Amino acid sequence: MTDSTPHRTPLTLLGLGAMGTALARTWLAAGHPLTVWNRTAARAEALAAEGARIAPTAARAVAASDLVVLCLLDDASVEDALAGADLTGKDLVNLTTGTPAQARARAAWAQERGARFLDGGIMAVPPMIGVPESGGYVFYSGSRAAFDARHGTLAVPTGARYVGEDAGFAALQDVALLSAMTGMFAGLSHAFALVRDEDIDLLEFAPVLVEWLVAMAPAAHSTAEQLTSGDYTADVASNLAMMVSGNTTLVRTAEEQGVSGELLLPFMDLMARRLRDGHGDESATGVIELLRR
Ligand code: FVH
Repeated sequence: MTDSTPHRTPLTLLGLGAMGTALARTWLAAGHPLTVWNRTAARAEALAAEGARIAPTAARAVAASDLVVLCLLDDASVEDALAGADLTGKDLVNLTTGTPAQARARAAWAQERGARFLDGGIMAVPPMIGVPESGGYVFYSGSRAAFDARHGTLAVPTGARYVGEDAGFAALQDVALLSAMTGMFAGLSHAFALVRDEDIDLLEFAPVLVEWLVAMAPAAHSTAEQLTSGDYTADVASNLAMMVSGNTTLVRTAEEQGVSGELLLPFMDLMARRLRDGHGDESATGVIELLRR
């Protein structure tokens, strides 16, 4: 199970949805012999014309290569697709989005069947695949030996970042980033809701908003430093007492503009709780303490 000729290593890909098809095209373009399978066979036809070998069943596709990549809808579809496949001696790389617990269970499952296992969290959308300057990449976790052996091939479609032997770590970091993104989308939505009905050019407002979010993003560094040191009062630029007071203005402005505060209020309620607990001199980092269940 080695990858001594990374640009020509044969591989199998199960799943030709939007992401699977984008991945397949980059491996084909780089000259990798590629066997593909998709539950709905018609989706494989275009790739056959580009040089992919079409396997009639998932089990036959798995048998065709030592390196087997999956990019399916969810963990249940991975279970369905691999039922009956012989995984002995395979390097199984699962790029299907799932939870850390699903990744760990799948790693144990693969190991019991004689395969090395890597889980992957794709930090890209299909148009970013095969475009190095897009900044896309995949978090990988699980077998270090498999990652080292297969890195050359795995890095063809987009960047490859290994984050640990614990198979759940790729999914965990993937979901952490997506969760932060969700919060950012909530903030964007609220900001546009505030200004959209005014005589403000939204196309001019957008870059101002981006500039502000980029300026605020390094808060991630100070949050990490404070969590690591355990001192949430160190180097505080804006303390919690001031921010909670400022939140009153944010809420009142939403009311004046006829905008619901429901995207902001859950976080503001936590900030107020932490303040009531006597932590007004902290940054907002202390709110994280209230999230533990
Ligand atoms: N597309 C994106 O923007 C995101 C970017 C970040 C990572 N995600 C994850 O990637 C996985 C695949 O996503 P996708 O975009 O390729 O998804 P679809 O286009 O919906 O294709 C789904 C494929 O899964 C096959 N499939 C579904 N159920 C089963 C099943 N029970 N057994 C076997 N295969 C199954 C489906 O087959 P078919 O419908 O064509 O027959 C597609 O091949 C995903 O985890 C994202 O979260 C993408």
